[in-house]
Formats: sequence, C-alpha cells, structure tokens
Amino acid sequence: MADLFDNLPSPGPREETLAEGAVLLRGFAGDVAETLLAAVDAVAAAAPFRHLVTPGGYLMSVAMTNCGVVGWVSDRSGYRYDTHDPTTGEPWPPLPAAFLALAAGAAARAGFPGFAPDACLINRYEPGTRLSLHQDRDERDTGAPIVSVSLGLPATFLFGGLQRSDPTRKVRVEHGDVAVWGGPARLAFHGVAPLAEGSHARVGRQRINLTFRKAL
Ligand code: MD3
Ligand code: FE
Repeated sequence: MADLFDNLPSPGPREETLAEGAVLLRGFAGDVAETLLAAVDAVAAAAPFRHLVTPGGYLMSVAMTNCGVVGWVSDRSGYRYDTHDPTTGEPWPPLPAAFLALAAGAAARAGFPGFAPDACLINRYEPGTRLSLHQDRDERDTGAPIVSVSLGLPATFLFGGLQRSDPTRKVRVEHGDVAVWGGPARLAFHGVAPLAEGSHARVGRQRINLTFRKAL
C-alpha cells in the first residue's frame, strides 16, 4: 500500500567521495555514538588523555590517548607506535568490540573490505585547538586505509595532496560522521582547523576523533 511519503524526494547522498580513495560517510556512526563515547570514557579511565610533546619540543594542543595492540606516541626522540602507554607504563587498553565493528563496517562501505585495525588514536579537541598539516606515515602498512570517526563539536578538515605545498580543501564534519582515507588518498597531507567555540549536548565543549589504523 503506497502512502503519502512515497513522493517525497529521497534524502541527499550521505556518502561523498572527496578524492580518489577518500570517502565521507555522513552520519554513519550516529546510531552507535553513545556506545562509542562510553567506550572512550572507559579507555580514558585506564589510559588518561595527555598532551604529547613533539620532537621539536612543542606541547600538542590536542590531547590524546590510544587503545589497541599499539598506540601512537610522540616525544623528543620522535613519533612511533608503542605497545605500552608511557604515562602509566601499562599496555594500552584493548580495542573495544564496538570500535572494531564500526571501523570494519565503514571501511567495507568505502570499498576496503577486511580492514582489521590494530591501533586507535583518540584525539580530544577543545575550542581553539587544532592539528597542523601532516601525513600519517608512521604505519608499516600504508596499503590499509585510515578510518576517522567524529564525535561532539563539529570541525573543519583540511585536506591537500601528496605534497605539503598542494592546495587544501575544507570539509566540515559533524557528530557521527565517518571518513575513510585509503588508496591514492592514504598519504595525503591533512589537518584540522582550529575548533570553533560551542557546546555539544553529550560531550560539552569538546570534539573527540577516533582514528583507526593498521600500524603493524
Ligand atoms: C587522511 N586526525 O590523528 S583524520 C590524526 O580529526 C588525524 O583528529 C584527524 O589526522 C582528527 O592523524 C582525523 C583527518 C583527515 C582528513 C583528511 C585526510 C585525514 C586524512 C586526507 C587524506 C588522508
Ligand atoms: Fe592524521
């Protein structure tokens, strides 16, 4: 039986190709956002958010923690993946099952079936904080994509090309959006513009970003 709604326009595409290998899945994590945030709280209770020092001696404005077999760390000696949290001396907490399921589902949807991340870097932004332009090249296997999940306050991604000097595009991401960077986009330069002031109903004055990586 047809109903009144059958003639309404279909919702716009929630899946956008930003570049070859780079796909934005708007709202993909909307239904599991609360589960993911509860898991972030559990990870942070064991491995607290901290401001890492760059090899150049600067304190990063974005606070970070990790879960997985290895976690991404930075100090005066460089960037690397480590099995242990330097703050606690303990192994990083394991990847929560909900993290693995979401990351694999998003990667498959974007054309990368079989994605099995072993690391999740969790970034916490407050208004005014930013991530300057960089490449993610500390992973052994750059054949695997990176999956990014945005939670809390909205942000603007900057993404460029394979050279630092290439022009950058801006993409606004919101709570529940998932981006997948693989194939020819995997080593593109990217960053996050300074976070605008605001308050999110669930997380307050923060943005949380999960990046899933196959590091080993
Ligand atoms: C990759 N984090 O932790 S990926 C990082 O919002 C990091 O915290 C971002 O970059 C964040 O290393 C999420 C953002 C991103 C944007 C554009 C890209 C990654 C990209 C373009 C090409 C490849
Ligand atoms: Fe990055």
